[in-house]
Amino acid sequence: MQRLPLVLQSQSIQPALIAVLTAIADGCRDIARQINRGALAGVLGAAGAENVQGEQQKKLDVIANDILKSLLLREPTVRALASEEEEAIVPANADGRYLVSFDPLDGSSNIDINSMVGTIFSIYDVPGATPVTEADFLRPGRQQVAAGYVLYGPAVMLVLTTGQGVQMYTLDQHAGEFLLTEARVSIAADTNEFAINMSNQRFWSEPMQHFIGQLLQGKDGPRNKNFNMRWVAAMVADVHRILCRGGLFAYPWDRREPEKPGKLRLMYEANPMALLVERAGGEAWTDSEKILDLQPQHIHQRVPVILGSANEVMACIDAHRPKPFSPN
Ligand code: AFP
Repeated sequence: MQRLPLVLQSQSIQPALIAVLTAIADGCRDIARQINRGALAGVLGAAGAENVQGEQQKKLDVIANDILKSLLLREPTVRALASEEEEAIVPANADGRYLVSFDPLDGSSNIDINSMVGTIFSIYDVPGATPVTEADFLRPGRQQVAAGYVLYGPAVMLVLTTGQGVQMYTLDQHAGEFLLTEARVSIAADTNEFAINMSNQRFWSEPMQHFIGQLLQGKDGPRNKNFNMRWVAAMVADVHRILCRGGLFAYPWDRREPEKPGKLRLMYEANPMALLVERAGGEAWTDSEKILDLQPQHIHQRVPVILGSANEVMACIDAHRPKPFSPN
């Protein structure tokens, strides 16, 4: 099995980008060690502060952010960072050419129940050598040069796209190396599995309620097949399942907080996952547009997310399209 840097070299990836990806992989290996020791390392529980999203920070949110930040700031090819745990962008090296956005610990409410969590990252090439600003980060997801996540599950896995499909790597805990274990990830177009937080059903738009209602009717409804439901409450784990065996994932618009059009963050959750899903043959939309075509407005922007098996995602999007007027 090939080590991560060797696979990237064989794909003719720029050495500067390999250096950034290696720094992220090293950071995630260190985060995995902290998670793995759990209560023994005293890393569980709340940090006692709120992040920029107004959410309670866990100690591991802060630890994971610090690990990635310090490794990336030392990496000469990194120009600046944006993180879920940092209010503003963090300038790194003036000569660097990459902008890195990340959610250091996605699904962190799972930490205290010893369930799956992950790190999500997105990388852009930055033009010119002027001082970097937030505006440099605000580019459609389609311009990402690499994106991926690390899943801290029974095995630690890195899932990555650099432009040549999607690859999965598994951490060899003894050697401390990510080894290639799946060279070409592909999402089946059809599925009978969906992931959504059903407890929010009454807050969704009417088309979303109607669409999911039809899935719930199974063989007795217009879809004429039974659907199964899964919800890990960590996007990394739910998307990983979809990359492995297909499915539909949705965190749709809901009307609980009108100023928040969705829960998930565009820059370091939706965009990197959308790139992975599209490169594996799936679809990734809000309820009306492809996520990768959105023009970001700010680094902590939230969006509705519907992604996964192509035919099921498009059935959901079709349910949202305005219907032609019929007099009857
Ligand atoms: P946390 O990191 O705050 O636990 O949020 C995780 C997450 O952003 C995403 O990973 C999940 O899909 C989603 O929230 C779960 O949200 P609900 O708790 O509302 O189901």
